[in-house]
Amino acid sequence: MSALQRAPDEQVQILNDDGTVRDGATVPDLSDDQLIEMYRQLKFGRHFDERAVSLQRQGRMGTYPPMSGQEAAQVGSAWALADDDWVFPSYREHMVAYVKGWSLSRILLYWMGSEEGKAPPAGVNMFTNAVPIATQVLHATGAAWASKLKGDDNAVICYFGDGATSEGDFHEGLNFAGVFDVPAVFFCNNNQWAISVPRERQTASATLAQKAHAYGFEGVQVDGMDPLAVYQVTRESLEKAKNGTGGNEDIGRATRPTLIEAVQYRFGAHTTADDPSVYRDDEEVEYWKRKDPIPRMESFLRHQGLLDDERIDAITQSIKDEVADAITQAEEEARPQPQQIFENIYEELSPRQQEQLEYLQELRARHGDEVLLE
Ligand SMILES: Cc1ncc(C[n+]2csc(CCOP(=O)(O)OP(=O)(O)O)c2C)c(N)n1
Repeated sequence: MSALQRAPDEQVQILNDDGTVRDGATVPDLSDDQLIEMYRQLKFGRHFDERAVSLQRQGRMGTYPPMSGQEAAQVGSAWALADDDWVFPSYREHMVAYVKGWSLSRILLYWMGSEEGKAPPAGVNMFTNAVPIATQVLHATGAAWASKLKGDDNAVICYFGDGATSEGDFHEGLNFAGVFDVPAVFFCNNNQWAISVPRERQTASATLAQKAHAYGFEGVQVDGMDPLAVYQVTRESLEKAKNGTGGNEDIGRATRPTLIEAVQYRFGAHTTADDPSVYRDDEEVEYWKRKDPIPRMESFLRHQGLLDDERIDAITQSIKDEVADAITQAEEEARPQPQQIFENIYEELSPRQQEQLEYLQELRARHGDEVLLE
């Protein structure tokens, strides 16, 4: 049975929490090398995340939103994408960007405040981060609709959090997506918290996935800490987006969008400016740590005979080297100049912005750049 044919409140899972395969579940058709690479990327995400938090603490990077605990949702879903599919991220999809083809140093540049880090690499169909919550849902629906009108055969995936489902933009975007039957996958990272607001204060709905039904298309809840389940569900949703093979009997016509609710947990803080210990207790964190995607995938691969201690050590070392090199490379880039905040936004500055730019130039002339960069 297709994962998408399950009832919306039934969570799709392939790996049990201990990494054994769930009774009756089918492991996606990925080669041994692909499965090992998927594991490497999960681990890579974790290590990168820890280094990024530490860079921020050392004053070498700006505010950063950690993703530990959320690697499976990112890597698993990004693996399902074709090169010409478009990604509309929030601000936490570091590993989606990496899988999609951004270099780690460019990802770091964004968080180091450089404009360079906002520009997608040539040929990579991924928008820059959206910090205003849920605005990317509208962009994604518009892009998917445009793609359909142009007769393209690609799809769009849009990432956002559980908190975003309370925004008007989310509802407007999904409503249009349903009405115009657009080739989009809406991927909700339900990490249980919107900063300090828990999931149950966000909505009285039993699941976030079921919200799709109000808009006339399918919603599916997946274990977001199971990389194989996330991959499978996203792949099927993307296929449906492109080929319209799904269907919603309620309104009697094939519909192409899907809302995926990936149930997961952020182990760390909302951002490096947040302290989660003031609003959640350790027991809760410990509960979710038992679902950690990395030991789970590791134990699955050990059972399959694809990983042993030696191989894991080699992977760990290669990850450390790659992340260290990316940090060096990002730090070697020229520091962003203050006037860059006026660039790459409007073709022509408004009179008010022009005035602000002149003021900045005056300050630089009077005090020098060093004072402004401090
Ligand atoms: C329109 C808007 N309102 C408020 C904020 C402040 N804000 C930043 S993150 C956040 C919580 C978002 O939670 P969620 O959507 O669950 O995503 P998560 O950060 O957990 O991935 C809020 C309210 C914002 N960035 N944009």
